[in-house]
Amino acid sequence: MSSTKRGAFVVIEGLDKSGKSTQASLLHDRLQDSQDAGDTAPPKVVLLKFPDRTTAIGKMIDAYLRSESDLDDHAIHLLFSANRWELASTITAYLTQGTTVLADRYAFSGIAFTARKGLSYEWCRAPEVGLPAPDLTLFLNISPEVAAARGGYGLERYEREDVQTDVRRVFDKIGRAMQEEGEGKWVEIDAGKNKEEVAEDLWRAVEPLVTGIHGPINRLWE
Ligand code: Z5A
Ligand code: MG
Repeated sequence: MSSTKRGAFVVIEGLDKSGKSTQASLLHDRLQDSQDAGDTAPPKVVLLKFPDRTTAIGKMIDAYLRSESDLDDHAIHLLFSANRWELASTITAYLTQGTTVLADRYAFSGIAFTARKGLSYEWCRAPEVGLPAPDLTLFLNISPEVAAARGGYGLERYEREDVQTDVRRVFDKIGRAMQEEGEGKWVEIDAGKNKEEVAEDLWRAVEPLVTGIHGPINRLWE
């Protein structure tokens, strides 16, 4: 086996208002501080967010989420997936050069939000097959009551209690399947604690990976 290590791919998933973006940013800063200081190239860590609303596809997704456009359920699902595929080679390149990649949401959100509309789990999963697979997925779990206390739901399309309840069910199914299939590690985190405590729990799971990983980059469900 080659002694060269690649970067680790860490995904943060979770329910609405569970603090994914807050924790992704804290984790990014901690990873940067924990490693060599200074302007190193390649970067030690990068943070990606899905949907990435800056790309041409991302702009269509943004308009849909803000209810400025309507799209067939299949079509929007494929756009979310395409939004990941347009970054797949970038993720692979970062990992290969030793950079840790953090993603705020990923394929699992894609499956959960479309399957709850009634499309089959298998159909929802199909376009995600072959994407770079996370080495670790941190699932931020939070009760609807605690999430509601964090300012209530916003104005975007899926920010409704009934949607979030259904999404929670699909996420449970995905978590169980990931554990049974051995598809990368899926760790559930209690996101109802305060920000610092949640950050510590995440760090405990991520720290063993920050020095890099031996072995190839896996592909989701392949
Ligand atoms: N979607 C999809 O359908 N298909 C896909 O493939 C993908 C996504 C990738 C937009 O996503 C929508 O796209 C989303 C899923 C769908 N629809 N919904 N719902 P987004 O990622 O852009 O959504 P968002 O706007 O970032 O919301 P969010 O992710 O649900 O929030 P969050 O990132 O988990 O939480 P946060 O912004 O970090 O924190 C929320 C608030 O709580 C904020 O005021 C924090 O200061 C506070 N907070 C955070 N942590 C704590 C703790 N520990 N204690 C107290 N308060 C806290
Ligand atoms: Mg967020």
